[in-house]
Amino acid sequence: MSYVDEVYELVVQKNPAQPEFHQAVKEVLESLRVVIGKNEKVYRRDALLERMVTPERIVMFRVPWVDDKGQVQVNNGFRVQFNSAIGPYKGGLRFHPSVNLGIIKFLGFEQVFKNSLTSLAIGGGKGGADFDPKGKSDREVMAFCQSFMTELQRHIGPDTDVPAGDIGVGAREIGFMYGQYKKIRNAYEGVLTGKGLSYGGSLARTQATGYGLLYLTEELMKCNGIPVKDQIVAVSGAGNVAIYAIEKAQQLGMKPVTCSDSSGWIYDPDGIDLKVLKDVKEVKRARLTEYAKKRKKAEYHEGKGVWGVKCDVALPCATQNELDLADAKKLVKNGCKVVCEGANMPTTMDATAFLQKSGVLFVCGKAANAGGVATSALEMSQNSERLSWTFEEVDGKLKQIMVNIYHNIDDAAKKYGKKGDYVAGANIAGFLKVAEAMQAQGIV
Ligand code: NDP
Ligand code: 2IT
Repeated sequence: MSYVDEVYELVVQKNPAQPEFHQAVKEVLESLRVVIGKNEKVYRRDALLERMVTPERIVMFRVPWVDDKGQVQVNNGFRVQFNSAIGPYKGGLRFHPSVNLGIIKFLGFEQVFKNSLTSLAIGGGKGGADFDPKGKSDREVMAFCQSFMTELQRHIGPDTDVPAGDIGVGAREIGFMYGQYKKIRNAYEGVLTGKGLSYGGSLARTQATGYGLLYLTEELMKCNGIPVKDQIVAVSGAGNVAIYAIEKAQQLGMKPVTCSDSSGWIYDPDGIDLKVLKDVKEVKRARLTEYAKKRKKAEYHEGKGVWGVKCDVALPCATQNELDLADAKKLVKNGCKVVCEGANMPTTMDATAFLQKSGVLFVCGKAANAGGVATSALEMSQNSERLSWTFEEVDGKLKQIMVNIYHNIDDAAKKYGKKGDYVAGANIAGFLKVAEAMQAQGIV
């Protein structure tokens, strides 16, 4: 059996009941066959892949807090410090009822390769809790965040591990966690990113993941001879990534016509009204039914459905495995030419294979959504020098990073005989840097 197959079997055997983690590992290992095959003896002797798929450290902890009725609630907290070969662990925190160890491990594993692709000095990690911020009062969210940080603070630090936001963790949650860290550690330092501008945050971090997604998409389309202007875009999600993907798409002259949340989805044939969407989601924290009430021509549908809308470009920006084979078939049938992932692993493996086989340009999340973490690393730089850069400076660096990522993954794909396979290109380019650093640092 090949070394790659052996390691995949080991992962399935040693990590039972973690299907998302298996999926993330399988996708990477499949891409790496061409690299590992060239040097299998050395990689096998050094157990390079076994080390790559095993987190350096996992912390799991109890998060007790008191709700508004005086009832004590208990959640499960996680931080997976996956790989620190090229920098301090870096990656978001997710607060969502579906969070479990397997989900955090898949996200941490992907983060290792994504962070490598940014070309910045950040290792990979991820964390979170099975806490649901939806419907909770600000006081309840604060109580949860303080309890979460009371334990997490002993495992993180500006040169050790720097968490940030992800699903369910935005500016409000980062603020509460930062306050608690500062109180316990008595240190004012860049231990979290995505902070508010008044206490060490970076301009353009809020926009970064969505903007970055569009910078890469624009470069991809340009290099493949597809016009950008007036293209119809289907977007899923209505959170941080989706909102700023829609904003940049509009700035580039594209027409985003959909968005969604976990209850339903919107089709707005005149194009999404961003002012209304931001008010509903960022200010009121309400459901998308509120959007439909304000826009006469917009349709609201329960459940999922954005991939059935005719579009040229599809940008999944909600959650893992939200775009399956049936969705991929609809997209292809409707003439969709480009799929770039704003979310982490939103496309199932069979859907990815179908899209690629059908000639759709497909860029996976670890390349396409790397703008968020890249700008987090720029926030770390600003915190270290105790200075703040202008919006234009950060945004300019972000754009350059995304354009570079596109060319790096395109070059890597070509070099290994997989022209146009940007999944292989991303996994190979991300892997090579981390592998080299691990080999150089010995068996640690
Ligand atoms: P938010 O919490 O701001 O928004 C998430 C959006 O996705 C919401 O509209 C939410 O709907 C929807 N959603 C979440 N879970 C589900 C689900 N199980 N089924 C259907 N809809 C769901 O998160 P972000 O925008 O920050 O994150 C979106 C994706 O982007 C995630 O995959 C995240 O890992 C990834 N990502 C985020 C980055 C960042 O900087 N924030 C960086 C790189 C990737 P509802 O409100 O109803 O739950
Ligand atoms: O998935 C991701 O890259 C993020 N949630 C952002 C991580 C970060 O450290 O900014």
